[in-house]
Amino acid sequence: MTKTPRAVVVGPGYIGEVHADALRRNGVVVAGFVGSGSEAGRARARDMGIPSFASLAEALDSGPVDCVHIATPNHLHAPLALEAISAGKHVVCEKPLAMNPEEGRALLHAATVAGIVHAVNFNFRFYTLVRQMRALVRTDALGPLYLIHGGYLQDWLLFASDWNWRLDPTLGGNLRAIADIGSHWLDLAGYVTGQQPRALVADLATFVPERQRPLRPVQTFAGKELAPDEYDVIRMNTDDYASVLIDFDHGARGTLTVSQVSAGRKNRLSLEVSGAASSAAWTSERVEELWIGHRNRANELLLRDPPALLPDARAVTTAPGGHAEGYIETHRALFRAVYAAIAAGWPPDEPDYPTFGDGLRSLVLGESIARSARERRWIEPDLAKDQ
Ligand code: SOE
Repeated sequence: MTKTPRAVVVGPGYIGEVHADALRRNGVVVAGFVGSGSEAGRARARDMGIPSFASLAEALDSGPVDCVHIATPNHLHAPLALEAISAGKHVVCEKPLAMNPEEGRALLHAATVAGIVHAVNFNFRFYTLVRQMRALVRTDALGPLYLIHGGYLQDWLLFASDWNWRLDPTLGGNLRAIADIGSHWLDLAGYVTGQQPRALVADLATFVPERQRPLRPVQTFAGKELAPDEYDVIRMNTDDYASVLIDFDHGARGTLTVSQVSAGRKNRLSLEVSGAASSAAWTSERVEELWIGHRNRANELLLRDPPALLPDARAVTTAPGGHAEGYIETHRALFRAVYAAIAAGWPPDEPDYPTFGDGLRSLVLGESIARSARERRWIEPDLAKDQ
């Protein structure tokens, strides 16, 4: 590794900026932004004082780089990750890891053979109170789990005039809400509870049958604020919505509902578990609170405060109680874990960050969900094959 770690971020859009900002706050030098050549991308790089490059190859040639962060539309994840791996770089990739499980498998294989550190940005794992919930499950404070349920609801694609590259299957893939936000929930549910779906049955729907694709590009979430003046009308066939009934492998049952068309829900991942002793619930719209439910005594609402936390949660928290901690800090904490592995030179035996293996698992689950909805029947996802 270089003396001070150095990264390149590919994709100077909304999430690319989040990566660059979190890296810098962790003391990593962002040696370049690789953009699509758009003026908006170059302007963002200029505003952040980061050199911009037209291609990954050009950025890698410009000086030493330890790690490549991929924050592009989904169809570019696999080719860029393979390019970075063959240049011997460590890789942090946005979710979904790839367009389908086959691509994901090829990436995991290439990364493993090359011995590089590989990560997928399932940042929800790094919310402090998510860690607290996980610690409650792991210490058996809730008892054996009966129910694991929740969802991920957003409203930024509610109107036919809302547009984003994720709506184009050639850029985003054949699954949309499930790949974009369902992937976070599935990863998180498994991480918090230690249980994975062994069977599932799903229903997908496309409620907005046609959308207005503006003639100029629109950044993620920005479409909500713009009514396009010039557009093409595009027929939609990817999922605005999905509900999945899940049978988990250690006895729990549950449901997942995802939607990008639920008015008022800005970015609401919710996860609730009901155990034989107590329950716990958390949502990304109130990240500083963890609800803990009891049968024969008063329920609790835990406000994040370091002294009130179990050790695993305390390990990731940074701000004192009452000083809101959130989304940006999750990226810092994830990258901190990844760059500790990079400093060591190779992936740890038990990574404390989400890896390409985790990214692949969520692709396999997504494919099972799509198949179940298509065939209108229960499916057993073949997770064992990729363990
Ligand atoms: C857009 O739906 C999006 O930015 C996702 O791609 C992110 O992963 C999620 O954190 C918020 O919403």
